[in-house]
Amino acid sequence: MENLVPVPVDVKSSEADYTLTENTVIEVRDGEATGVAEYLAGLLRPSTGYELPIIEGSSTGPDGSISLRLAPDSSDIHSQGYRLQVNADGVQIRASEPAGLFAGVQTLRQLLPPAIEADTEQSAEWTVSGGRIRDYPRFTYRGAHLDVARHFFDVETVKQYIDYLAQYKVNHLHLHLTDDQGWRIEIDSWPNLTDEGADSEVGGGSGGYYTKEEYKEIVQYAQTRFVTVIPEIDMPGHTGAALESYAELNCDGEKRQEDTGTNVGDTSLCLDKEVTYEFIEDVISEVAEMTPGPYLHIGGDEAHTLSDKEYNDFMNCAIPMVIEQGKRPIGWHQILGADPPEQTIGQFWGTSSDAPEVAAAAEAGHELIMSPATDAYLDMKYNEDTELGLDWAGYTPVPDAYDWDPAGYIDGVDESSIMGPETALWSENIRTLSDIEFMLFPRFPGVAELGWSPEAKTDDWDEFKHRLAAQSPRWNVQDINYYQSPQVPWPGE
Ligand code: TNX
Repeated sequence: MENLVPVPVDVKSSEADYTLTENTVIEVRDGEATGVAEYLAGLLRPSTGYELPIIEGSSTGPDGSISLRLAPDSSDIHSQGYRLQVNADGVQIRASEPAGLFAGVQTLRQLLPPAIEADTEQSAEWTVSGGRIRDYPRFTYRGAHLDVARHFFDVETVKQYIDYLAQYKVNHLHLHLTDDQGWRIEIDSWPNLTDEGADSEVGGGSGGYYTKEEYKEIVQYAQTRFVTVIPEIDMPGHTGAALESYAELNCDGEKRQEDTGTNVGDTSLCLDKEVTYEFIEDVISEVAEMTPGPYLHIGGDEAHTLSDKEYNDFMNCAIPMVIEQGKRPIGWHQILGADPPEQTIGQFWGTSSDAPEVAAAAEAGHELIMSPATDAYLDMKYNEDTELGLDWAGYTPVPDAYDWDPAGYIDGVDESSIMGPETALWSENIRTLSDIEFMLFPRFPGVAELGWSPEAKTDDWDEFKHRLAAQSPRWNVQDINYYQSPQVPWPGE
């Protein structure tokens, strides 16, 4: 119980371990817990080889069970929190919401031996460390972004990414679906976006896109893991793929050339044309329609060809369209300069704590998602010797990704304005799942802990590094391609 990531709020270890056997059952009382029970069974069955039936239990449950139950009296834990108790008779997880049970299941997973992560039957002693945990998140919002535009990642890869989020209690997936190099989401009213704008990527690969069905499949998969999908349609800049697909969206009326490079900031929709606003309204409404989550991200970064006034006027058209569709708008923090309605969320991606405009927007009531490029941009290289990634915000060695406070980063911003941290993974030179894993591990679990765990327990890298290192036997079983940073005291080879 001392090695958990993210570290729980309260932990009391005991000697009374529990051992899973072929007779163990998973006991639920309310239908609402069944989904989590099925997820847990799916996790435990392959490696244990046990049947682990899910049964609708009595009030006490049979001995030797893992019991998942919604307990409305969990008033001292947050709606996403849980209590977990392990003794010789079994495991009990209690929460007021299914999301809390799911978080408890992720903790239980880490209390089992690493071999539990295997997808084939293992012979192991399936012992769960005894004790009690009370746990809940510091921030309700914990996010991870993935750029599927610079390089396209298929549905299976995105599902694997979602599984990594869930493993470390991150509950929002932000998909950067459109950029200069590719348009990755089917839009019925503008079919060329995917007929013409999706078949390339950085370096000239074949690209790809999600059909509406595939997007829904991602959303549903995420839902079973209590992850909310946030689609991003970047505008008015970063729109090269749209400009390549439709001549009328360009001011000169000519289709833009396919873009396989990595320049940023040199494209914009044509703001003087009415068709531009019809276009974004159609896209926003179709994306909102296929997205059950409450948020829609409209980018707004690096529109370098526009004046501030042009940019602000555009955003003051686009933002109401998002609200009109019943979604809460998010934009990269520049969007706050347009003085949008208060519910608009700014995603901070700056590199300095001195950001008075952002602090003023927070003061005026805007909430912020924190992705400072110096710490949470997991597309930054670890150091000069690691090949993958970029370095415009500097290198981000493993301790740096942990050594910051989401609520304390920007001068003059109160914690109450912070929704939570979000890692970013841009994909200019990230091409495969293995590349993604290399950038994510071991930095991502650190940021995930900053989002979940109490501030007082997350300020000591020298303590954290041992818990982080203790995760690696699991990653080995999961076959994760993590960076073996010399700054982490990995268990002896
Ligand atoms: C800046 S961060 C960008 C992206 C790039 C990224 C590379 C942001 C809002 N825009 O277009 O991919 O840097 O790190």
